[in-house]
Amino acid sequence: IKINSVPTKPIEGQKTGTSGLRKKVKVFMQENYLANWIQSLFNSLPPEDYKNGVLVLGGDGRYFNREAAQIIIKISAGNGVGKILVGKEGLMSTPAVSAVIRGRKANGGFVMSASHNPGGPEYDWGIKFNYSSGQPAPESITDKIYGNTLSISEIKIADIPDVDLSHLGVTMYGNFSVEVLDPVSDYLELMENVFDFELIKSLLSRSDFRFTFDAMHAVSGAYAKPIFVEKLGASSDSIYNGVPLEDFGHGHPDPNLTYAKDLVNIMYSDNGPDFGAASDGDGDRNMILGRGFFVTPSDSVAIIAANAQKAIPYFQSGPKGLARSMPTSGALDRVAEKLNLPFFEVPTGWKFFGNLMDAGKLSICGEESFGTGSDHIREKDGIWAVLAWLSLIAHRNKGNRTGDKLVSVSDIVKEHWETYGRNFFSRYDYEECESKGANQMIEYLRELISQSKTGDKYGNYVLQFADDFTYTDPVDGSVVSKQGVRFVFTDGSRIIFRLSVCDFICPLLLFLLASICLCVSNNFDFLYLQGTGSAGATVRLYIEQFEPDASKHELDAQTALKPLIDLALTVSKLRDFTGREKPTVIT
Ligand code: VG1
Ligand code: CO
Repeated sequence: IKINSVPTKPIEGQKTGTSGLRKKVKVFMQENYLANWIQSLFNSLPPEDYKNGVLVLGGDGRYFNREAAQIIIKISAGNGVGKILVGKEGLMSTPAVSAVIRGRKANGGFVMSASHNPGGPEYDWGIKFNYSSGQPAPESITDKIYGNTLSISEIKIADIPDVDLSHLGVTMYGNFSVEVLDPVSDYLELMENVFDFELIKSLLSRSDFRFTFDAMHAVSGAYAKPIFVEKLGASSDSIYNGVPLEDFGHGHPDPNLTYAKDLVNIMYSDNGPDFGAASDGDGDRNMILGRGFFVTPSDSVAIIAANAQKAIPYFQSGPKGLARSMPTSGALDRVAEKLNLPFFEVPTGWKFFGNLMDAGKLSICGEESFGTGSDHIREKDGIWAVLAWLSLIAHRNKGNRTGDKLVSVSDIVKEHWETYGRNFFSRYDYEECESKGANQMIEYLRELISQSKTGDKYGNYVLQFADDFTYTDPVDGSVVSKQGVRFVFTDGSRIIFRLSVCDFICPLLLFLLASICLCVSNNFDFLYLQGTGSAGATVRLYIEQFEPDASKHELDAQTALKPLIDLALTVSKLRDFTGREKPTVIT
């Protein structure tokens, strides 16, 4: 094949965040914006990691994925990649991409997604790169990519026609080939190996168990019907918003109590279903609900871990170890202690779990941000979490006779609290904050912790320690610092502050974008930073308090945590720094 060399210039601001590069679609649509990043990626990888190798390509179906897929395929061919495995219509969930990379021994893969951020011409697009173990590229690689975006001068692009992604099969272009795959089959096969599908089927066929799944018009829509309906026998009307759409049906595909409001309303209605779940844009997040009952993600991972060995065949010899991200509640710690398992606390972001899994130290892990998963792949996995919960419920109800009352989601959670105590947890998100005030607040808090000492009094709480979380990877020794300011009190309560900073748009770029908008549409709307993770800053406040007393477990989390929340707001002067009275999202 003929390879063209296209001259290009560096574009500022292409630094990846917690999970890939995320920007407004309009930013990505600028000439060479995506191409520069993809070429910089190849410039950063050792040639043996991709030359004549196999890369996987998938996406969540959002707007701009079709064009982006063609750009990625042609630049891959231009750089000597041997084969691209791409999901039909460019669709493949993040967990499925991880599964295909591992299952087919590929060198790595791309996910075209901005995850839970809204999609469509006015909203977000994103790209993530995963390595041969199926895990998100480590910071050592993403930093190199960023470095190369600042000096790039040439893009190598293959002169081939657009690839037809609508039919399964292989197309050859000289010694480069593209294979269009069914995005579901490899993943489904893996799930059948992890779980006991007959057990889950027995639950879904019960007349006293009603199941609901809200795919939020995102990628798990492509998986829900083949897996839950066709394989496991759920009724076809149990799947809501099951067709992936480029703009997620104008929705915000983030499975939480705010953005998955429709599902929440159904689950809290009179005589609502017994089980409800939702997943995000790229299918890696999950929310689990029982009838009138919300399972916090921090509790969810702890409960899965506590019951995995009995209920899930993949864990029949017991999990090797457990882990959570730092702000996630300590419910999992208690399970690790009781089961006598190795336990790890890592920074926010899934990429920190992978090394532990590769080293055989970790089986089940989770984040408070609706991420739950295991070492069956190297990404969090929404449908896996749903199947895990269905397995737990099915297992718990195994001995039931007809007419016996079904042990429900809330029964299982409350039993868990009785055994382990309850870690009340809540997260307040202040989205779309002005970066300046948000940064000043964090600086102020850093100053405060540098002066604080054990025994300091904070209202009714006594400080054990305060720090800005630093993590040393036990496998490769790499160190990351400034991962969140935390105040830990002697009774185990914690208040934690993190910034989810999205990148700044350089003044020149901003000026150019503004001019284009003015000329083309007289519309400046998109320049107002949405705080959806593609621009602006989000302040995240995490609050946790342990309650051993079962008589207090029924309290509403907001009530139980009120004193600690008030303390957090006072200590941080959050209202003064951000000008915000209320959070945008409460979890
Ligand atoms: C957020 C969450 C984090 C999660 C990340 C990616 O990051 O807090 O726990 O791993 O999103 O999730 P941040 O830096 O905005 O707090 V996803 O579903 O976008 O891959
Ligand atoms: Co996601």
